[in-house]
Amino acid sequence: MMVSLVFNLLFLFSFAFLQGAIADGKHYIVYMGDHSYPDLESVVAANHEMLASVTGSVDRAQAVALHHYSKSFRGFSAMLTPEQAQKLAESDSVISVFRSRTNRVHTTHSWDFLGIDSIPQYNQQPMDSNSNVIIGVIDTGVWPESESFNDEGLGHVPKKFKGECINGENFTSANCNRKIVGARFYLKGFEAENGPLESIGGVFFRSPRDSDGHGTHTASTIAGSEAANASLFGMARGTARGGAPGARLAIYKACWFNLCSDADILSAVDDAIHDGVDILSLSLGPDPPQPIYFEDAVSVGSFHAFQNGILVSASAGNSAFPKTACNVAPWILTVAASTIDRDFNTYIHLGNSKILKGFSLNPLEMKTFYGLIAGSAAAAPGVPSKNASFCKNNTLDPTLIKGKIVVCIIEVINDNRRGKSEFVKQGGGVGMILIDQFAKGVGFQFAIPGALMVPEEAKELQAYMATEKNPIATISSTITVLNIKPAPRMAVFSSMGPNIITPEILKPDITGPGVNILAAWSPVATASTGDRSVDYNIVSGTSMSCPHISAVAAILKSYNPSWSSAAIKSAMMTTATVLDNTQSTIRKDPDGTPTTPFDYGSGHINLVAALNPGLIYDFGFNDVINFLCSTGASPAQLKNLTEEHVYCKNPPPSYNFNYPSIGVSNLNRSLSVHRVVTYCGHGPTVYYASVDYPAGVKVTVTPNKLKFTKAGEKMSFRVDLIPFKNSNGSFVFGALTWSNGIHKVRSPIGLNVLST
Ligand SMILES: *[C@@H]1O[C@H](CO)[C@@H](O)[C@H](O)[C@H]1NC(C)=O
Ligand SMILES: *[C@@H]1O[C@H](CO)[C@@H](O)[C@H](O)[C@H]1NC(C)=O
Ligand SMILES: *[C@@H]1O[C@H](CO)[C@@H](O)[C@H](O)[C@H]1NC(C)=O
Ligand SMILES: *[C@@H]1O[C@H](CO)[C@@H](O)[C@H](O)[C@H]1NC(C)=O
Ligand SMILES: *[C@@H]1O[C@H](CO)[C@@H](O)[C@H](O)[C@H]1NC(C)=O
Ligand SMILES: *[C@@H]1O[C@H](CO)[C@@H](O)[C@H](O)[C@H]1NC(C)=O
Ligand SMILES: CC(=O)N[C@H]1CO[C@H](CO)[C@@H](O)[C@@H]1O
Repeated sequence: MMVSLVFNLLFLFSFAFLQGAIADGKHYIVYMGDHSYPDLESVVAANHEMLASVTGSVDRAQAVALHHYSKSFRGFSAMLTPEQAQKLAESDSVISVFRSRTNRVHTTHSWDFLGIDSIPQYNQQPMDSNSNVIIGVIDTGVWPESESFNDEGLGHVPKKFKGECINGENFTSANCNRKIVGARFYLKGFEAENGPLESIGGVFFRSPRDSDGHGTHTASTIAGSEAANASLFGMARGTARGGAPGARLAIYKACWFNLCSDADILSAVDDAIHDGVDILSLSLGPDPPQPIYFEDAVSVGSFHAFQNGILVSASAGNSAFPKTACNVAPWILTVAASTIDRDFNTYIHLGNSKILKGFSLNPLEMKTFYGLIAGSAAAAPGVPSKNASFCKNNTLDPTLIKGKIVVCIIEVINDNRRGKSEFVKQGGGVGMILIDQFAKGVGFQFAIPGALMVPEEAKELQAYMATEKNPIATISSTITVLNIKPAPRMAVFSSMGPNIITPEILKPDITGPGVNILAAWSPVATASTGDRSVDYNIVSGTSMSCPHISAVAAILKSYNPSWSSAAIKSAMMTTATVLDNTQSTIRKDPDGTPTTPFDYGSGHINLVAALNPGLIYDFGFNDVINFLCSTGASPAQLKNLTEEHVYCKNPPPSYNFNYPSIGVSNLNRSLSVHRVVTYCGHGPTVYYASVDYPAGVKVTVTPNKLKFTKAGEKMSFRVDLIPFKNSNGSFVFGALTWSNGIHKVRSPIGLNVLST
């Protein structure tokens, strides 16, 4: 294609100057919204001209420009000084100028969660044997030879797809097929911000080929073909398949070594929109705090995706604590992570015949019993015993731990657990038991036989070690246990709301399986697998729950091609469940503490119910613009986003944005909230409202009965909120459910009552 050839030449040309440019500049994204230039050349020329106004000449402008965004919106990225960036920001045609930040894939390095799919409930789902739905996956690339990407039985590549399969290192267009219909890669931003790939240390391919495993895992979770007898050394054995095995994948590799530059993400989204994907799946995001929507690549890119009818499903992050949820714009489906009904138990047999339960993914069999020693009793000379108890680098005495199983203690929630096993191994230790009150149930892979153990269970171990002169133990290989109750539980790491940018939009939106998920992997990615090469791997993170939700979105899209992305989102959210498999409200790991919508949003995904939601809360582009107006976006910013003249004249208050959940972040006295529902069933029916009351607030719905005669009908209603008790700075929660006896259409309500 002509256009991309020009693009690549430009890239090579400016790249030669990059080294010099890095010295006196930082990587900025200059974002200008929609544009009416006819082609890439004219955008590039205009960009260079604008840049020349701050660099002094067009030559220098060409030298510092990296990416040009031209397809779905206008902008560029360039190496600039803060002064140059400031000058550009003052220009009328510029909406925002922001530093290209680093995002990270959401199986975090520090946690090293490992995971997969093959969830029993997904094996009963209707098959979409020959779907034309295309899911764009922005991630670390793909391992195309994986059995999960075979294209047997799939029809031609959908005609609407305009993407390409870009050649590169160990990757040619022959690696694409009717499953992987496109593959591109982006590295200018990463290299500008982190230096050449060669300088990072580690395996990589300058191509769409995945050396991290993460992208192969997420892509195969969404749309992997059936692969019989998949497992991680026998663990989780079964037929691995993606949620939408008939759907197609377009791969956009914008992450390297699990880090993704804003500028590269934006290029990938620009291409994906133009290529014609239906859904975008992003298992990545900025570290908290979430930047404002105009200064964040995922928010900006997904805004344009939404404008083009593409649903963006993105992970909420693995930051565990309140206010850490990322990717929280209302046009994004924000996904939290929860467990499935499967555990991986690693039993520890003590010399006194007691058997204790641990958690890990341990394929290694210990043939005999070994001595037990506490890390605290094996401190290296000069190291306090407390420091050694955490089993960190250079704190253990090799002469004391050689040939022993070392019992370590977790220090902080995001400790590098696998690293500890490496340090024990380096010192000659043969096994590790890690006492860990946080990560119960999360399967880690260790360099040597090892397991996590919760403190209560560990009491028995510690008592034995205290009373026995020569305590011994052996660690078994892991056993897969099914039908675990209760499940799902919210994952301990899943990032929580409230939404710190627009708190009236309750976030996250939904939760899906994200703990110990089996899916395809890159065989050269061994950093998280105890240095063992595997084709399928078990990992955890909101990175793993997001592709499950993306897959369900793909199925809904193939069943209802005319549905808007807001309708798909509404269908999933209003049919989600807040109950676990014991019919109690979903609880949170590790201690079974109560949860709120700030953990799971509307609840746990329920695919079958989502196929027939009954009613839909729809919203379109103008509603989003009104929402932005209500939160203070300037008319100038909006005009350049939309090409149309948009004046923020009395926009409806943000709590009236027709979202499938209801949030008011500053409730003073009584307030009425309005919503519109669209009927998507067949024939006449009547829906009745029922309310779970938030503590301290009376809620009435008017009318409380909606009569529909045919599909497509819209009805509006009013929800009056009458607070009688201050909620004292925190949210109180309830729910509104419309039901016709068959369908239940549920919206969580979250209110922060300031005064009564
Ligand atoms: C990549 O290509 C090189 C050169 O052809 C080859 O030596 C190497 O084995 C390939 N690596 C992989 C992982 O296929
Ligand atoms: C499944 O794979 C294992 C090796 O991982 C092999 O031993 C076993 O025979 C296979 N089972 C089937 C049914 O193919
Ligand atoms: C022990 O840990 C403390 C607190 O983390 C640290 O300040 C100190 O430097 C450590 N001492 C040694 C010898 O590692
Ligand atoms: C552990 O410490 C040694 C030096 O004492 C260093 O070479 C090594 O890189 C460290 N390992 C890690 C994983 O930090
Ligand atoms: C409630 O009062 C606060 C403080 O006066 C104000 O900022 C906020 O906008 C009010 N809330 C609503 C929904 O009007
Ligand atoms: C309200 O919050 C403050 C500080 O968070 C706390 O000290 C006080 O006890 C709370 N009052 C009630 C009634 O919960
Ligand atoms: C209000 C505003 O920022 N308007 C700008 C929108 O972008 C065009 C160019 O694309 C400028 O000419 C306007 O000044």
